[in-house]
Order: sequence, then structure tokens, then C-alpha cells
Amino acid sequence: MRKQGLTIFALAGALAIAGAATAQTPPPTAAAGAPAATQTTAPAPGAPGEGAPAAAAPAAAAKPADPTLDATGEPLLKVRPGIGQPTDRAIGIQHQATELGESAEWFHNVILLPVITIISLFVLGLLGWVVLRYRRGANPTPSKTSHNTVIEVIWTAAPVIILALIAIPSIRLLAAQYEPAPDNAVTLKAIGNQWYWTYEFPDHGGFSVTANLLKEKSEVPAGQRYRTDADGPRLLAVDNRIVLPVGVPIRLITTANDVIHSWAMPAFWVKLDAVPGRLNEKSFTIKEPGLYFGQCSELCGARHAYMPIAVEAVAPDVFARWVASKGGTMPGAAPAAAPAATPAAAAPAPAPAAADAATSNQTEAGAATGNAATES
Ligand SMILES: [Cu+2]
Repeated sequence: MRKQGLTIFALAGALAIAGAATAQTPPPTAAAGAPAATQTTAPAPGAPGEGAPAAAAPAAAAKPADPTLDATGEPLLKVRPGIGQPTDRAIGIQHQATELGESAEWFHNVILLPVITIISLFVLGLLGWVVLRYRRGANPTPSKTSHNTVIEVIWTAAPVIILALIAIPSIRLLAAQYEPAPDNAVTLKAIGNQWYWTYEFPDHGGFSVTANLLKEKSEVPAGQRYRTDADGPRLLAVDNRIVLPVGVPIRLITTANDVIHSWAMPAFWVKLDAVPGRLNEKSFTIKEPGLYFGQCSELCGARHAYMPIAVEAVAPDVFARWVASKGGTMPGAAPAAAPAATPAAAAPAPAPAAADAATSNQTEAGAATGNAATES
């Protein structure tokens, strides 16, 4: 009975941290295997890090300006310390920007941590009491008692009750994380590659964006774009940030082209494996506008540590302008403004279920977004 209780405890713990666990499974081996996902796409920027856009977009005439960049191509949204990124010497959970994240943070801080602390101190106290009170000097003739029904019932029932109380919010949180997104959700398809991310917006004309790590100034040849503080922290800044609307449900779909990656964004309470030949899905709604950073969280090869994720959460109208600037369309809106450059973008938005099929509607190389080299 007691053992069963422990098993349930372990299960409940695993469920509770399922969304943000940091555990890693062993690395997949070679990249050679043919990726099952049939991406007809991916203007892959050669070696990772070389993907920084060296040239402007191929004269895509009438595309509106990217609302997230200033006139010089620098990102407008700047890093806010302590938001959307790790803080030096901090412990605990990052500031959460989604409702799911807030309830998970509450569950951790208000339920799990106090329960763990109280139980640990209680057991430590019992041990200390036994050591002192029943040492040979204080208790020369020990009792021969071997069973006590009342105590046995208590030490079985109490853990079961505690576990049942923990299981209720834990399972509720787990279920909420995998609740299917509503019909009006914005679909973001994140595709892991060794070692960068490509993104598609199948409901918005199927345009795609490629995001590469921005290297440091000392690591790139003269003239090539490098990271500045406006881009974000070292190892987290990318050349092309993903833009998502605030207050609108997001349907995240992940897959991969080569090995297993994992799209992880701590501030959103999101970590979802990206598995070749398979679509994983999760939903969340961002509450706060801001700039959020994450990383690939599945050991995926030599440059696993160099495929960061950067999301700009903006107002829905800014998101719509960003979509237009990429040659995409909002669902139900008129076709894109640059028909000559993006014929495929005019196709009606595919149903979410057809997201995978939409990957062939490549209209733009993400690496070439006019976000040209910036020297500063
Ligand atoms: Cu990876």
C-alpha cells in the first residue's frame, strides 16, 4: 500500500512538471536518416550561423514595411531585464506570460514547494527525535512492539490523501496544456533543423521564416550581421524573430526535418518535442506583449546549444501588419499585396488539419526578409 502511494506520488510529480521539465532524453544519433516529414521547402542557410541575411529580400515590390523593425532594420522591441529570459543567479520559475504558465507557477509555489518542505522537515524531525530519544543511553531496554494498527493506518492514509489533493490541480493543469486550440487560433508551425528553426504560418498564406542564432561581433567576417544588445542576450538572439499576437489563442505545431528537437519557451510554459515525421500540438495564449526567448531543449547534435527561439508578442493589428510584410494574408482577408512575388500566398488559408500539406506553399525564404546587415 505504501509503495503504491509512492508510485502515485512519483506519477503526480511527473505530471506536474511535464510542461516544463528540463530532463533530456539521449541524443538521437546520426542526421543521415531521411526525414520523414516531406518538407519541399527550406532554403536552408548553409552552415548554422551563416544564415544571417547578407542580402535584402529579392525585390518583392509592394510589401509593406515590417512593423517590428525601425528604418535601419533594428528591432523596435527591446529586451526587458527579467522578462522572457533567464536572470543571473535567480532560482525558481521565469516570469510567466501565459495563463497556463501562471497557474503552473502558482501550483509550484503555493502547493508543491510548501508540501515538499513540510514533509521533508517533518521526516527530518522524526528522525532526529528517534535518534535522540531512543538511543541506547536514554532507552536501555527497547520495546518489543512490532505492529500498531492505528499508526499503520495513519501512515498509509495520510500520504494517499496528500497525493489525491495534489493530483487534482496537477491533472487539471496537464489537461489544460493539451486542450485543442479554438477555431480562431493562430497556427504557428515550428520546424526543427540541425541547427536552426524554420517557422510557417499555414493559416496566413503559408509564408515561412527562418531563424538563426546571431553570432557575436568577433565571430563573424566583416560586413556580416552580428548580435547587438537590441537583438537580445548572447546565445539567445536570432536574426528573424517570430511575431505572435497577444490575447489570441496560439496553436503550436512542431515537427523536425532531421533529428528530434524541442521547441521550448519557458515564459509561455511551453516545451514541445519536434519529432521528424510527426506533428505535435499544444495551445497557449500570450497575455503580455513583450520579447521572449527560448532554446531548443532536446539534445540534437553538435550545435544544439545554438538554435535559440525569440518571440515578439505584439498587439493583433501589429501582427497583421507583420504578416503582410512577410507576404502572408490574414485568414478571410484579401490576397496579399504583392501578387507577382507571392502567387501561392493568395491561396485560401488551409484548415489546421492540413497544416502539413501547406508546407509546400513556400513563398519566401525566411532568411531574406530585408532585415539586412546592421552595423553598429
Ligand atoms: Cu535542436
